[in-house]
Amino acid sequence: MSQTIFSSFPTVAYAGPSSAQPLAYRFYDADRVVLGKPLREHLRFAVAYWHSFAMNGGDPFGSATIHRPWMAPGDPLTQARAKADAAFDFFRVLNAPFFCFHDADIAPAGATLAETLSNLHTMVDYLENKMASSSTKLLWGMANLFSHPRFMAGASTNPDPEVFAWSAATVKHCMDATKRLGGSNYVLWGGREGYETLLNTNMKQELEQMGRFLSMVVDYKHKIGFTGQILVEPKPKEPTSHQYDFDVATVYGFLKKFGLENEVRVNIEANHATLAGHTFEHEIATAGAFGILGSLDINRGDALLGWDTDQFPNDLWTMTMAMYHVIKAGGLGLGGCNFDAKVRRQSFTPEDLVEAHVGGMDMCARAFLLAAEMIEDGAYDALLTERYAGWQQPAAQAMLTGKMTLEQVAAKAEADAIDPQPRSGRQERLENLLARKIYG
Ligand code: XLS
Ligand code: NI
Ligand code: NI
Repeated sequence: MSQTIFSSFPTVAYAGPSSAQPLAYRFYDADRVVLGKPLREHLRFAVAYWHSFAMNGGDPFGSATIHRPWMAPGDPLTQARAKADAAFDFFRVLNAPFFCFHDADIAPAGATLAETLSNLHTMVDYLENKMASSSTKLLWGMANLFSHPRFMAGASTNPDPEVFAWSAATVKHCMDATKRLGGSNYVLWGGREGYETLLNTNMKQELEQMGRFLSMVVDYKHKIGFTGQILVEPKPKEPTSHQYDFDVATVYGFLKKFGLENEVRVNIEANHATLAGHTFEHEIATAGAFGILGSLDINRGDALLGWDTDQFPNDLWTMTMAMYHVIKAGGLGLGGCNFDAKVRRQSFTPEDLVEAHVGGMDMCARAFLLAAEMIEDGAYDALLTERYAGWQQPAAQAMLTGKMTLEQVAAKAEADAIDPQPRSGRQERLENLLARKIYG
């Protein structure tokens, strides 16, 4: 393979927790078997093509700081191939099991819809070829329906039906591409599926459009025999002031309304959870409760900034809680842990990108190992079992399973002269247990 900016990096290996090497995994021992299968299969790490190879460090206040060779002026398809060469070399450095992409990350837009789609398929051929000699697989594909000005008022929720149709054509081809590359999931993130002001917005109409669009996506999935999951990625705001896929609970309500709750799951992002005023584990536990946990976008926000800063994770407590709820929800299945995270604009060297991912993968692996210990240790589950033990009683079961009406429950409560007593929730005991596990 031709030289890339990552060629000088050896493949990062597991060296154990006491290793002082910056480019070694200290916790991510991919083959280590925990809770019945190797860490690699639990975590299914993915590199995000957009943040790692397309992002140039520009922000609303300053221009690009990251200048990769494939970003220089040149023939767009030649540059897209150079980008793909570098991407696969980067996957080799990390020994990354998966990657994720949007159409716009892998292929240049053309002057027309036809040319844009043809560029996409040209690059899918190229990626298919690269994948043939790589161990890195596709976790998910997606259409970028938010960057181009045509999407400024939304994609499927656009007041202009032609934008809906353009979006449908794009998604159809991105689903074809995802299927062809053996993707495990197809994701929709409604970046501009929301509004900036209700003064110009017919919300009922827009929700109808979004529901119809998602139904068409699900129908097409079955038509082409795509065996992966369809996922929606909730986010409350940014770039719109209100996004319709606000959080997991809102998405579940939306799926129910359109009869899609058994067809579509969620891709939960840590920074989106905090933007919605939730914790990451809250969103995961909510998805677990509704049976719609699909996949994770791993990152973190900055509590002082309050937007989607997409930083690499560094808080072991938060991540351990997240992994604990992943395990409780039955694991990630076809999903995985996608690093929807970017290096800071001062971190413009290739080495920064490698270190960021090595640290992020280690953080998740360490958290997963701790969460597995929490499960195996049993103290948390024991407390939960005890806390809800009353519900195992036949009388309580009768209330829960619909065998009793409101009047019957009332009559029995009065007849029994019940007198419920306060009981400790034992929060501090549990927090102490977890603190000891994490900090020693
Ligand atoms: C943006 C989203 C985006 C999706 C992919 O906030 O997180 O990166 O994951 O479109
Ligand atoms: Ni994301
Ligand atoms: Ni995001």
